Amino acid sequence: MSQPTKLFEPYRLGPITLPNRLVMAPLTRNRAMPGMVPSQLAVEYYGQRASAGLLITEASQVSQQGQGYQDTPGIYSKEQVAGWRKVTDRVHERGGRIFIQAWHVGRISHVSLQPDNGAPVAPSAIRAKGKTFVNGTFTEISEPRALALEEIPGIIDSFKRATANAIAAGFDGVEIHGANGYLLDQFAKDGTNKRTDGYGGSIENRARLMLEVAKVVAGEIGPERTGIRISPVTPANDVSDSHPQPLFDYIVDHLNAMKLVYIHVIEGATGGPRDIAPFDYGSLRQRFKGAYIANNGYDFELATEVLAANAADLIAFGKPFLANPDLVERLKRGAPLNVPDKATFYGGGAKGYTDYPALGEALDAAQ
Ligand code: 8OZ
Repeated sequence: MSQPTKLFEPYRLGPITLPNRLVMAPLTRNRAMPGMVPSQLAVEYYGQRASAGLLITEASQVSQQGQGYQDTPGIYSKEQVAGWRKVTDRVHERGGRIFIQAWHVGRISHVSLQPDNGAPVAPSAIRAKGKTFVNGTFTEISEPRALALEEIPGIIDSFKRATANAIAAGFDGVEIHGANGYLLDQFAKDGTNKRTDGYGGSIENRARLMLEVAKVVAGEIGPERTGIRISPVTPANDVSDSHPQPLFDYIVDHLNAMKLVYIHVIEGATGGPRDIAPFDYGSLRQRFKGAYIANNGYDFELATEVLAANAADLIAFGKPFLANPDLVERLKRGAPLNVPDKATFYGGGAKGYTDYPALGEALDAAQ
């Protein structure tokens, strides 16, 4: 190890103490059971990764309407709560901590996943260019319809109920999915939001839904157990904003006033270049008094550098955690990492899910 690192120092996140600064980023795996219930394999998968400072689950829809891909788990039914309870029990037995990511895809969906095969919902009736994965194949995203003003309280309420369910399922907290071109990001950004009511137009109006959702989630579980993920400049899912800096400065000022426990910031293009567009993440860092979780393309060196510069409190790792259940131990020892297998990211069974070896197992296998 060439320089000292803060990566393995504990961190106090609201009421919970994390033993290290590594966060497992939310990772979509498309392996839920019928009824969109987390499987027994999910219990194994999250349990294997319990040494992370904090686990964040894969994005989990707050309602059937909030689903956009095949076999993603929900957090709206009794059966889903029972399935997640097994996951949180296993993680806690292994000494870990876990937040659930609460998700509404908005327009990134397909009629076959929607209640009564209806159109997916969006701030405005603008179809996203792109595909989603349904019925075993990549399919064009469906034409959405604009949400009526009267429907918006129902959306907010679905996040509130999901949070009550998350508490019943034993989660340590909730991360609101405000990123990657899904519903809350679609409302926030002016490329996707052309509304002329109180939820469109000005920054204040476009940010309203995200902030109202944050308020009800925090009201339900406590702001000290509420985090949010944002991605100011990502082009993911065909979103764009003409002035992301003042938009996200405004959003983060208000999240700070609500005393949320963290902001989880995807810096750059999700899973892609960090420098896709100019953006001052330091401005968000400065405005927000809670924890700053940095994400996107981090490795040990960059994480060490950014923590040393106090530009973040915690670092989220995605693919490295997917492929290395014992990532914390491996980085501590400077051990080699398993390589993630793209072919098994989305869908399937144990292969590429629960069969990535930990270090000892790798050594055993090599003997
Ligand atoms: C990959 C595939 C499907 C969904 C995100 C929830 O980007 C996702 C997602 C990622 O936030």
